[in-house]
Amino acid sequence: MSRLVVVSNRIADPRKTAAGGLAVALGEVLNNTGGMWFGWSGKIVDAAEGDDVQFEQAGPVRLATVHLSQVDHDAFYLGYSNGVLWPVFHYRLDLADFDAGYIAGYRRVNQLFARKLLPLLKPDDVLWVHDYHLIPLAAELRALGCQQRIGFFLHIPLPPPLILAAIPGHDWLIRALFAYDLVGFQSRTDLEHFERYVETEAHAQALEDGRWRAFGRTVKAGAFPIGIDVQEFDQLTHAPEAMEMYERMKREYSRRKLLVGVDRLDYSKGLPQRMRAFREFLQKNPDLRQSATLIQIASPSRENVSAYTDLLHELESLCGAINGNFGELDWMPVRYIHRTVARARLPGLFRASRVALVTPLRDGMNLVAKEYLAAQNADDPGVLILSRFAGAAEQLKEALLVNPYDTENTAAAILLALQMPVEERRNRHQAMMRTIRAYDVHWWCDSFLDALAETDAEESGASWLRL
Ligand code: GDG
Repeated sequence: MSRLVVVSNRIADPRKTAAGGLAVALGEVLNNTGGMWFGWSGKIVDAAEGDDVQFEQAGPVRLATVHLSQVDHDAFYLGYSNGVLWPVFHYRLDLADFDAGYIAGYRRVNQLFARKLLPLLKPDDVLWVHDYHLIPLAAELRALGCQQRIGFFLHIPLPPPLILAAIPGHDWLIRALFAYDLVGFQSRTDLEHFERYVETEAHAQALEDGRWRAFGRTVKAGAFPIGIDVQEFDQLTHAPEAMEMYERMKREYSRRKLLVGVDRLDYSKGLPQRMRAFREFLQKNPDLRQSATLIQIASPSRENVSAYTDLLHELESLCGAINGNFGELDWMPVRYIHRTVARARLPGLFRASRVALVTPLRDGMNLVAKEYLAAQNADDPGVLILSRFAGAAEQLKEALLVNPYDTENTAAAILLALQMPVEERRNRHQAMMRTIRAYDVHWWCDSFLDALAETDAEESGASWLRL
């Protein structure tokens, strides 16, 4: 069995619960193959301190990291990754900052990763690169002579060709994807966007089995919707910390139904729109007012990017206004918490909540939707309100699907969810559990790695034009 080498911007110690299901799942494959996880250490250092690789052993898994200089971090991470790619890939051209200097930093860090990683590789290693920070990594590795099989998975959406084409240098970016043997997307929609782009903009030739030929290379593209580790989440749900949280919430809110939202504080998650929908619900249903409370956890994220500070202020002001206008001495409609909650407690909060509001404006997949379902009591489950613009909506058809831009329609879904009879809640929950069990994170890992193993390395790796 080949050794697996995972590369991502940030790495996690797969042995720690706080790392989350993805790290646990990748950790499992890494464990089985005595693999290596390579990425940024999270540290910013003086250029003079050097860029030596740091090693740490996590059981059989080798963790290898490099530090970044302030200049590189700002251009690569804040600038190009989160100031250009994140907004544009989430269809937010209005928030993109196309500063010409960022792309050089983005390339520099990808080149640094390639230079530092290459000497650590064995000839039959299989590489799995993750996410938008590292799109050109395979091209940089190939330029240094790397022949190994390399797969890439994009965790965020891929926008339609015309939106993608607004990025200066978009052709360079997509051409870089052809240095991989396999490129994976979250949904059919994202895959279709890729196909349309390469056909129209790169004049790629469609071959059999999802393979595309352009720039003297062949790449296979597919949709691999990411899942959660349902079993691990179930264990977490029944562990003391989550049970304690559940009991506490049940006691505290014994007279009311809870609605819950758990998101990173990010403009893609549709938080202000969600608050407006909840306000509309309160306005329209005065008789139900005191019977529902929305708990919104918004964990801090990328606080040094300005679009995030604006969002923080908008959300604070909306929550304050809702509580000010509708609150009573013994009831606050919204509990807004701008902190990260311990992972071990989340399932308890989910289980105690009758409704989950997962209403992103655009989302690659959205794992919170799946975690909420996995934490429910199957006999008396809650209702998932899910944005049709989350990748998860392609799979979770039995959720109450909403358009988050449509305040009235989302408010109506809240009412429907709060009044849904137990029989219907059970049926919907059961159907969705079947899906998230069948397509869990292990399925995702295995199906991606199987597809990567089946690619014809000789055909795709035959030649590589320099970027
Ligand atoms: C990207 C894509 C894609 C959230 N708040 C807290 C907390 N979380 C955990 C959730 C969940 C994870 O973070 C968030 O995952 P999502 O999928 O919802 O969203 P992104 O962070 O944007 O992830 C997304 C994902 O990659 C995987 O491919 O689905 O579309 O954008 O696990 O539970 N965890 C803790 N405290 C919090 O306050 N402990």
